[in-house]
This record gives sequence, C-alpha cells and structure tokens, in this order.
Amino acid sequence: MGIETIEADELDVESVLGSAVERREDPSLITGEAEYTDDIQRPNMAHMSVLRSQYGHATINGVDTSDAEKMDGVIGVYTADDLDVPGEVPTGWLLDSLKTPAHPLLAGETARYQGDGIAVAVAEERYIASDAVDAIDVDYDRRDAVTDPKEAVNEGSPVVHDDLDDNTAFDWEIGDADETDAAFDEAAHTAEIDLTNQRLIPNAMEPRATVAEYKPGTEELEVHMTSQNPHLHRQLMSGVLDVPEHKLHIVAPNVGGGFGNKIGHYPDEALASWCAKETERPVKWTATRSESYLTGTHGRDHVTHGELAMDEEGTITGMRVKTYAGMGAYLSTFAPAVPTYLYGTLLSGQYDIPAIHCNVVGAFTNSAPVDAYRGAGRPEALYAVERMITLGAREMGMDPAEFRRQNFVPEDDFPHQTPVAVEYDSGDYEPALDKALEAVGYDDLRERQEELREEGRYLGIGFSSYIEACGLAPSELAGQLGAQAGLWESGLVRVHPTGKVTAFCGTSGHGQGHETTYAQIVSDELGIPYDDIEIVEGDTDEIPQGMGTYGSRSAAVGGSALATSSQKVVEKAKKIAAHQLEASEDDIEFENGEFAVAGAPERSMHIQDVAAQSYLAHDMPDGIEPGLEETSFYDPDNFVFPFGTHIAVVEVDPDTGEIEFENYVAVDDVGPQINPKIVEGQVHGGVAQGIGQALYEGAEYDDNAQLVTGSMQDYTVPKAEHIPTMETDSTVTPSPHNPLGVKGVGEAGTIAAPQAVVNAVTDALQPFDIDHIDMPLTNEAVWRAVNDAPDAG
Ligand code: MCN
Repeated sequence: MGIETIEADELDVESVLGSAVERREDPSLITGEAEYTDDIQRPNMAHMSVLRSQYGHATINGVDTSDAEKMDGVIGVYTADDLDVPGEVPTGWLLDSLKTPAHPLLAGETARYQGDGIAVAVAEERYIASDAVDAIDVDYDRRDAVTDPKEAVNEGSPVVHDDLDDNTAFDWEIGDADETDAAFDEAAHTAEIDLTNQRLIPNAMEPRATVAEYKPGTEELEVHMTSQNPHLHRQLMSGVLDVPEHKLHIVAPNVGGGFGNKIGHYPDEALASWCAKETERPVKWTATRSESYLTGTHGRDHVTHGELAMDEEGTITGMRVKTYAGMGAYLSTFAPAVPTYLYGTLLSGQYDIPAIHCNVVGAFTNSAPVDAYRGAGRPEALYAVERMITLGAREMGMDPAEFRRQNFVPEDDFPHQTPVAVEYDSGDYEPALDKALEAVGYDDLRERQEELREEGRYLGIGFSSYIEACGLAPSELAGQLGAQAGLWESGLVRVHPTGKVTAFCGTSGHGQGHETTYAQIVSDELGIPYDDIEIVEGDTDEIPQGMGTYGSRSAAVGGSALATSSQKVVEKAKKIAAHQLEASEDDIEFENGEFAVAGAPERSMHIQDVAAQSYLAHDMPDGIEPGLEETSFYDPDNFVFPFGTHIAVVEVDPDTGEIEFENYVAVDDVGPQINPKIVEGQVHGGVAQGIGQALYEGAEYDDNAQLVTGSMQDYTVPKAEHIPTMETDSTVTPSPHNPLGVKGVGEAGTIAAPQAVVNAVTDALQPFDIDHIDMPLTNEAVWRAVNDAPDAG
C-alpha cells in the first residue's frame, strides 16, 4: 500500500532527487538508540520541578518555601523575588496595535492561567523536587476568570493584565472594507456562517525537556533542549538570562515531534538554565504529560463570523470575516502573527475574489498561551473559506465541485495578486480537483448518495480545495509585517579531503526526515554518492546560524541554502579541476560529479578527487584558497504556495451520530518531490491531525478557567483505528522562487483535512437541513444537531 521505498544502496546520483529512498534516521529512532533530551545524564545532575498555579486567575499574597527548603535532598527553592535576570519572555512578532504585557519567568503577584509558574525547586532527584514543590504554601486570592476570546473583550469581563484597560491584545485588519461592503450591497446572493475553530492541545510524543549545564571556568551555559529552532532559542534566551549569545550553546538532540509547540520561548527552559548557573550543577527538567497539557502552547481558538457575496451566476464578488482570536494569558513567541498574517492573508483560498475584508481582535484570556500549531493560522483560514464556499454552493443550488471550479483563480492568472496582500507565485487548481474527483468516482458517488438516501442511509462527500503559504521567509517581508528576526536559512557544505561530505543546516528537524532529503539534495547537486553525505542540524556551536523548522520552510528555504552552497562548491571545484586538467574553465563540463574537458571525456576528474587536491593544495590555480567548503544564507523573494484538493466520503448514522469514513482522497501539489515517500508520510500525518480536530479534539476550560481536558483520558487524540486508509496523488507545479522549485508539505494535510470532513458530514445531513456543526463532530454533537434540526422528524 502506498509508495514503495527503495534502499539507499539502490540509489544512483542521476536519480537520487525524487527517489523514495527509505528514511536513514529511522533505524536509530525505532531501536531506541537515538538520544533524546531526557536520556541525557550528567555527573552530579540535579532536577527541577515547577510549582504551577492551581487557579486560572488569582492574586498571590505570599509564597512560603520554608518547609520545602528544609527537605532532605533539596538544593534550592526559588520564587520570582530570587531571580536576578531580566527574566521577561519576549514576543517575537509585533503588530501596530499590539499590547505587550510583561511575561515574567515566574508569576510574582498574579497567576494568570492554571499552570502559570510560581516557584521552582531544585533537588538531588526528580521526585524530591516534585515533593518539594508540593510542600510550598501559596496564599492565593482567587479571581474571576475568562477563557472565551469573544467574551474576553466584552466590557466587564475580568481583565487578565491589571496594567491594561481591557483584554484586547490587538485589533488588526486586512483588505478593503469599503470595497467589500460595496460588494455585499450589490450581491445577488449571500451566504454566512458562525463558527468556532476550537482550541487544540498539541501532542508531541516527547514532552518538552531541558538539561542545562553551567561551566564556571568559561562562563558557558550549555543547554540541551527540545527545540525546533535552537538558534532562535539562543537569541531569545540570551536576552532573558542576560548571557551573551557566544556563551550560550543550545543543542536540540533528537526531538520527538514538535508540531509548532517547540518553537516558542517558554519560561521553563530558561528557569532550568538559570538554576544550573545558580546552583553550579547540571539541571534537568522534563515536563510531565499533565504539565504539557497545562502549559505547552495551544493552537487555534477562534470565534468567527464569515460572509460570502455572489452575483446571479454564483461568481464570488466579496468576502467579509470577523474573528476573535484567543492569545491565552501571555503572548507566546509567534502568537501575534498566527491569527493575523498567517490567517487573514490566506482568506482568498484558491479563489479569484475581488474584495475581501478581515478584522481580527486578539484577546488575552485566562488560559495557556496560544501559538503555532501545525498549520498555524492557515487551517483556521482555510476552514472558514471552505465552509463558506460550501454554503455558497448550497445557496446557489450548485454542485460544490463546480462552484469551486467556477471561482478558481484561472490557470493563466499567475502570479495572482489577492486582495489580502499576498501574491500567489504559481498555481493550477483544476487538475488537482479533477484528479480527486476521478479518484473518488464522483458522478457515481452522487448517484449512490441518492439511492442510499432512499434507504434511509446518509452518505456525504466533502471538498477541501485548499491553498497554503509556507516556506516561511522572506526576511524583508517578514520585517515589514513585524517579525523580530530574519527568515532566511543557512547551509554549509563541507567536502572533506576524503571526498565525503558533511552538510550543516540551520533548520532543526524533529521527525520530518531531513537527514534523508537534505542528503538527496546535496548528492544531486554535487554528484557525490548519497551514502557519502552526512547532515547535521540542531547545534548552535556547529551550525553557522539558523532560523529553524516550522512553517514548512525546511525544504524550500533550508534545502535551497544547501543547494546554493553545493552549487558554490561545484563552482570552486570546477576551477581547481580545470587547473588540474590543464584546460580552460570554460571548456569544463560537469555532470554527475565528473568534471570533463568538452570534446575529450577521457580527460576528467571526479569532484571527490578534486576535494583531495583542494586540501593537498600543492598546485592550486591563482587566487583560489585551499579547501572545499561553502556557506550560503538563502533568503527567497516570496513564500511558496502549495495547494490541492482533498475529498472525504463518510456515512453518518443520524440515530447515533456515528461517522464512518468510506474514502479519503488527498491530491496535493508541493512542487517537485524530493522524496515521494516522505511527502506521503507528511500528508498522512497531517491529515490524521486534521481529522483529529474535525472529529475528536478540543481543549475545554470551565468557568473558573480550570482545564477540564487536562490529560489523554479527557482529550481524545485519534488512534490508528480512527484514521481512514488514504489515497494520495499529486500534481506538480514548481515554485519559481527557489532553485529546487519545491513547496512545503509538512502542514498541508492538517490545513486541508478538517473542512473536508465537516463538509462531508454536513453534506450527508443535507436532508435534515443542517448547514453547520462546530468541531469536534463527536457522536453526541452530530446526534444533537440531527435531533435539533427542523426536519428531525
Ligand atoms: N519534502 C519533499 N518534497 C517537497 C517538500 C518537502 O520531499 N516538495 C520533504 C522535506 O525535505 C522534509 C519533509 O518533506 O523532509 C517536510 O518538509 P517541509 O514541508 O519543508 O517541512 P519542514 O521540514 O519545515 O517541517 C515543518 C512541518 C511543520 S510546520 C510541522 S508543524 C510538522 C511537520 O513539518 N511537524 C512535524 N511535520 C512533522 N512531522 C513529524 N514527524 N513531526 C512533527 O513534529
């Protein structure tokens, strides 16, 4: 089933790019050999535990640590008063109207969400540290709390930050309000929807963890941590702890999944590092699963009203969107960018919409901070768009596939400028839709749907024609939009005297298979066998610089940095080869690693032999330095825009609310695929996460801001049995913005799937006149919708 893999020894340099070679990282990962942060042991290592607020909102009158301090094995107990560093966790993205209340490492006077850190204990053993935390006595005054983003900005709601007037974190808009209002004034038809994009809790297999070690002799702080972006963490932590960057060494060993949850700078890793310096002992902290639920950044949390305007023929003329986006109690690192620039700019979807206006109000709430979660803003946008499109088709009485086709950006209109700032660089949407229609056997399916309805059975077909913007870069644009960092990527390609290669990239994979795909890229560019190439990521001392792995940027930006460095290596090697072959550089041809004199192929030299000569350096061309390694900082001109159509086919039992998948087809266009097996795996995983949101997952806080879905017992993460067998296919429209033509795939499935499923379920329930059910579509939610429906009888 699926794409067949090939083994590395079957690869040759002619076809290495695009081959489904098996992932080279898997043997160590699946045999337990791979080292994760929590596996790290250091002599004399101590352990840290964090006391977390038990209340969602409370005044802290005092913290009594005396009992904890007296316990055997306790090395130190620290509160906000003990910290002697700037200690303010910064946000990494600014907006014009953004309020940036302080986010201290430890809460001093006010706890603003359940899980807010109040004190830490460092002890000889993990369980002693945990017991010490239990022995700390906090004098709290509980306060009213608010967790719903729309309610939070109402007058009279409890205010999360006393130094702010209200809970509005920002009020942001994009698009032209007047033009959009005019489109609605003139519309022949409109469709509208109220929807919630529920708060989600990311569930990486490995919880966050840190091992920090301070070396007093050199004043260096070495921090191993579960990071998606070690250099970015170094930059942020340097400010928080007042340690210069060159004295801060961050390493991300194997990281067991991130999904966006390990991008942000949290207090805990900095606290463990501070404790290591304070106690002059290596300090380990590993979050429990419950701590992960309480304090790891959550995703989504939108309340949205959306409207679509159409003319007589069903051509879309306008879209209006108002969204309230929960930020949680503090601004996490990328939080302000997620519901704004990663959301509003994608509202045009695959459609040619002349006027769009979107207003987003960000709200502080008494809940865990919200940040990027696989897709980050784009799943929220495409869910809103594709639900509106489905209702637009329904309003027009048109087939949902044909309504989409009629409104697609036409193939000859690329690059396409949308009314929400972004320019789609390339695209061709109909072939993906057609492939998906063919794969599900659409015409027959509609007939079968009719027949089954006669029998009282409810089949539904749900479309998601999605687009996404990823390959997060370019720096200039990011800077204009408020990013506090560049979004380029660095790649260093070092050809050793033996002709073997070590390539270093500033991205930091944590499950995506970079060691495999990057080696494929470098092998293809240099013509050096795949097995001779090693990839290194995740270490700030080894890699020149880096921005990390998120926003499906690694292939497009990191891969391009490595490709560019490899090309520079070939350029230099060509000069050396020409000199060795006593030919003019202009006469040298390069193919599959071999430099040959044009017209005299017997006069040739392999790049691996050139490498040996470059270090031997006895006979170098004038002006050429010895050695063979090159570095690039690659910064593209635009995002890349993958797209596709997913179709879910489900049967719904209206008596029980049960949903059963009959089929799931995913046709994705991510440009040329470096490794089709890895692409397929990313689509599978992404779709599984999207189905999780559609049917099962949802973080719930009660009125006191207590997280009632605080463990896997209460928060349903889908199991293998809940995920349908998927049929995947692709179209290939290369991006003009990078040397490989690639577009990201890491988030595509998660961006595409939720609306495919919800559209399928509401399609099945059309006979009951059900237009919308909020996710997650649990059996109960579906059963209730059917029972409350006008045509329930
Ligand atoms: N690839 C390819 N051909 C393409 C595009 C990509 O072969 N045309 C390959 C890449 O070389 C890479 C993989 O597919 O090996 C994913 O590439 P890309 O889309 O660039 O995404 P990133 O590597 O930057 O990964 C980030 C992305 C995000 S944002 C989330 S969230 C996510 C995801 O990847 N989290 C993951 N996939 C995950 N997979 C695992 N196992 N664990 C996570 O935490």
